[in-house]
Amino acid sequence: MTQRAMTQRPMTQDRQVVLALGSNLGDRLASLQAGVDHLSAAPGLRVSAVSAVFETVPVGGPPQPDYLNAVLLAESLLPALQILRLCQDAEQALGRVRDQRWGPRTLDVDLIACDDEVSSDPELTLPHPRAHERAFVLLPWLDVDAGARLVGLGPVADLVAQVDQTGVTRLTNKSLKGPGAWGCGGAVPPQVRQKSSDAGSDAD
Ligand code: A4P
Ligand code: MG
Repeated sequence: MTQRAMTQRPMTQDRQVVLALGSNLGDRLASLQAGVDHLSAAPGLRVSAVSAVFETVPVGGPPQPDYLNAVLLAESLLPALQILRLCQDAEQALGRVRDQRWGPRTLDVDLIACDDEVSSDPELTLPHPRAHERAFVLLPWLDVDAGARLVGLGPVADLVAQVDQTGVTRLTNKSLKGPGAWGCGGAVPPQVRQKSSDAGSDAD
């Protein structure tokens, strides 16, 4: 079976999807929230948890502003490639312009993992090939799932211990709202970490 065929095979059981969001242009918090909202409304994707917001120094690319990063967990029956398309739709909805690799962006949504699926297809590499070395992905992921594991590489907690965590700060004055009732005073799923009752804004 080819890698592409693997990513397109029909799924019969929900899989856990890990998405990493980043923004370093404009109102970064509003862009992350719009990304969460867009993905929460996407057919076939059930967002189940949203991490705290982290402010992070840019890794790679040209000189550019600091990022806000977060990780979102979801369940889905969709093939991974279709989930990537939903991520790209969310980026497009936020007016993402791709003119420079690792350049500044209103919203970047990367597919970090889709259960234990492994793919070396350049269009969709799973798990994300650089996730294991990036504190701006690992720390929010650990925040939202203390028992997280990266296929082939082990517990995220162990990976975190091996990466440089300088320049990655967990914010207490900014947070993201989950879908539907979470942000409207309804029951908050236990795995959702709302760090502050004041969601704040990026102007803080
Ligand atoms: N692609 C392949 N696999 C995947 C995957 N698992 N998830 C392909 C998402 N995309 C995947 O992506 C380029 C191509 O990767 C796409 O065509 C897709 O089919 P892109 O989003 O257009 O461009 P990019 O994000 O600039 O490139 P890339 O290589 O995904 O960048 P990274 O590795 O995601 O890094 N520093 C901080 N502090 N915070 C950040 O969020 N982000 C980056 C981007 C760099 N530095 C950062 C941050
Ligand atoms: Mg990307």
